[in-house]
Amino acid sequence: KILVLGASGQVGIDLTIRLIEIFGNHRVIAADLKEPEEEVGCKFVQLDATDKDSLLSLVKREKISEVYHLVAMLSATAEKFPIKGWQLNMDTLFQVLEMARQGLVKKIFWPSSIAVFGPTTPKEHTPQHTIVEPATIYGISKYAGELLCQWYYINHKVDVRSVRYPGIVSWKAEPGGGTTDYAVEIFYQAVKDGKYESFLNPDTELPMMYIDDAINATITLMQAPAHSINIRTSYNLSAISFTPAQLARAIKKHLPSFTIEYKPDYRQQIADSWPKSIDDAEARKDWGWSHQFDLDKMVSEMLFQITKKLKKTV
Ligand code: VAH
Repeated sequence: KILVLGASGQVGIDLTIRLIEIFGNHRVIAADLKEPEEEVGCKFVQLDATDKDSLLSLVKREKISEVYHLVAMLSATAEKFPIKGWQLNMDTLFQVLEMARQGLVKKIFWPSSIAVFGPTTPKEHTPQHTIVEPATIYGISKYAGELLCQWYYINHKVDVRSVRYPGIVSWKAEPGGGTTDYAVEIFYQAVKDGKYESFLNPDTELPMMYIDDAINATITLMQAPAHSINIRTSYNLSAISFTPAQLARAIKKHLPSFTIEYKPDYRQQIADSWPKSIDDAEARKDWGWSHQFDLDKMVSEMLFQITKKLKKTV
């Protein structure tokens, strides 16, 4: 069976739904602190991922063979709660890797992030192998996690696979505490109020991706033959890059009266430390990755889905 840890989160909810489509709902167990916003259609277990004993007994009881570990405190929140952020991101990863070392779990997916790159990293088409000096607690924990995954692979043959997600845009679950969350909030505000106050400056270009591409990449990587995986820290992954101003312009094509204002806050410094675009040639070469959603396709899908979602709630 497959366990999705953090199944109620921004990536977790879409991943759970896709895994059920592929393997059937009897093969997938969703676990998180709180129930998901949308019905996922498989067994849900309320779990604090930092509770080692509960996690271990769940894995044994349900005969879990694969774990998708999506639990994390994201960049903006972790800057405010560094110790909790480190513990949540690292201790849970250690536990899952240890269960694999002991032969309980056969395969692990764990996402890293373009947040591992810092101000000294080349900002355009950031290569797979380059200067990695993260400037945030979240980035530090993600890079340490990548090196931990590589250590368990080299020393204990643990089959753990990882991609460095860019900012992800989705609608099924509200993201929490990310610096790229502006690119999700803007759609809710555009549909509800016709205006948005951006916490990032208009020209802040960041690597981004629509959720369907992120899920496709995750499944493709997990289904690739082990011998094709040449990166056991984490693969660069990329789709599109855009600025808040470019995103606002794309939204205005659908909602001409939409207006945006800019009031950068502490998250501007985080965004300024990250690359503008990513070179993901290794992922495309090793396991055939390619993205489907460009900016316009993402914007029309998000506006359609959120308009439908908000109509249901009125
Ligand atoms: C964040 N959404 O903003 C995450 C992601 C690259 C950004 O890691 O923290």
